Amino acid sequence: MTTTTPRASHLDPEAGLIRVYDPADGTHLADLPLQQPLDVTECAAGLRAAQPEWERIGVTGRIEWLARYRQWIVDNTDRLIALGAREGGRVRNEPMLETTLLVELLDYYSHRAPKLLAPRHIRPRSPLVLGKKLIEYRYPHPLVGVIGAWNFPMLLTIGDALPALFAGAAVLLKPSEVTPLAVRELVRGWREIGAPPVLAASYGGGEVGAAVVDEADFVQFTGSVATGKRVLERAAATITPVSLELGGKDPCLVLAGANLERAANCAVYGGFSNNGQVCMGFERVYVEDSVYDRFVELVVAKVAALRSGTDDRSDVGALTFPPQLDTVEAHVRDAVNRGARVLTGGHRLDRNGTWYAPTVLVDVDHSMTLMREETFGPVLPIMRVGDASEAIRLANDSDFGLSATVFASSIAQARKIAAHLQVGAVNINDFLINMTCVEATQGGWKQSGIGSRGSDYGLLKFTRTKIVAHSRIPVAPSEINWFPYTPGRRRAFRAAVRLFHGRGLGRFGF
Ligand code: TXE
Repeated sequence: MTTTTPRASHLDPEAGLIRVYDPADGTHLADLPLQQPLDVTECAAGLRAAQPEWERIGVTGRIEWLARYRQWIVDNTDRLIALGAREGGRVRNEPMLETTLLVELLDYYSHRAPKLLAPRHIRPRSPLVLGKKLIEYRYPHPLVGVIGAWNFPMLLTIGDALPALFAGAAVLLKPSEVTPLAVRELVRGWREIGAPPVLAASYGGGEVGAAVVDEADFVQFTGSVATGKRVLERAAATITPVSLELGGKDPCLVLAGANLERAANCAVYGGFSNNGQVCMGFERVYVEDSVYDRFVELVVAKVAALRSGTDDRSDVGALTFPPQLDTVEAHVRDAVNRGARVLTGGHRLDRNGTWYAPTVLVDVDHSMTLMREETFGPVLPIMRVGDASEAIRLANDSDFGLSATVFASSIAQARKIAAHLQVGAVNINDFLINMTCVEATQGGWKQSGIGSRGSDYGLLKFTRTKIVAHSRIPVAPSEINWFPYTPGRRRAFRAAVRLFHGRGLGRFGF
């Protein structure tokens, strides 16, 4: 291993390699062959060939393989965590959340998949289908493409692959070129347990991602809004369904009467866990006037005490994706130029790697990029508001709508506020509960995405339905509403419909 400065691009087309570095110190970790769209086509063909047998063994057979995979993950957790920490420049607590959630997802879908995938008998109410029997069957989208981001590389690829595998799909992963190592290891684990070859990965950048969109029957994407739009456009060419988890600009609202000590601890955790590189991380805090000064004082003291590093005594790691350092710097500079004040941090750290000091800003407003675009770094802007209505208005003044947190004087008040927030989840007095609960849907409003993961829908979206309908009783040669249309048949049909749709004597034509 050699030590260098982390690079802006991990792709080295001339050498035909993906170069992976530890962003915490620039150590060169590994080179992977940089694949081409043709490699994706070949990989997709192999997966397609294996998928019918995976579907044929049924949900019980698949659950057996996934239980073995669960055991492999449990046995290899420490190694996966170490790898995820190293390639992301992160503290180990963060990849530990990923491996924990992978096992949670395996347990949840092992329990739910048989019920979700079982044929559903539909009881018709309509007079139009009287005497008919309808059964809804679910079939997987044969090949699911999962394109992931670098902030939680295991969860945002394998975490989505798992429900698709339960559903009977084959899965083609495209991990971020920034952090492919832990995913590569997880794919190796699938092979190591001898499971059918229905999980594979292609390694590369945008071109490889685009080829995955072309090959897949369903695309699950996590990443930026700009790339999400490109994926949507590309998928439109073949009407391929997509589920998109895009950026966030999640607000935290702190109102009078809140438990300020907990609110401050939560704001610091929500703003700085995974070094602020969490789609649902706090990117804006709105604090009611009467508690503002005390809250800011608490937060600044706690942020100033955060320890930057990657060892087990550290709180906040490096920035995983080197260009992110420029984004963070540009957002802070723009805010300061427009009148914001930095109360702690506000600069790079003078050491090897991609380090930025945990930062708190005040005197911010919505004219600043920092309050409108995703910063995705260790920066927490705090804004003073007059009352709850202003906090709600500002929280909703965003193109994004992933989640929000509310601290208020009571759960009842917080729930009233939650009802007005334009987001996919509201955590009261807390952070990320919705994401750590695999039974809950996790998805965004507005430009934060389409569709969701988690919950039953997180598996059902990887399936297509087929209704099989037939008569429960011996059939007549014709039906009353078929040809030929005659006045007599029309009257009989009308009378039958009136009988069902009418109320009281109206049912009999009175
Ligand atoms: O994302 P990209 P990046 C935000 C965050 C960050 C910004 C950029 O603000 O600063 O996005 O991160 C693949 N067709 N989030 O550059 O470009 C790419 O190889 C198909 C928020 O990593 O969106 C990678 O695997 N795929 C987010 C994946 O898409 C393409 C988490 C994401 O890359 C492609 C991460 C194409 N044309 C970043 N071009 C969240 N929601 O949490 C690239 N890719």
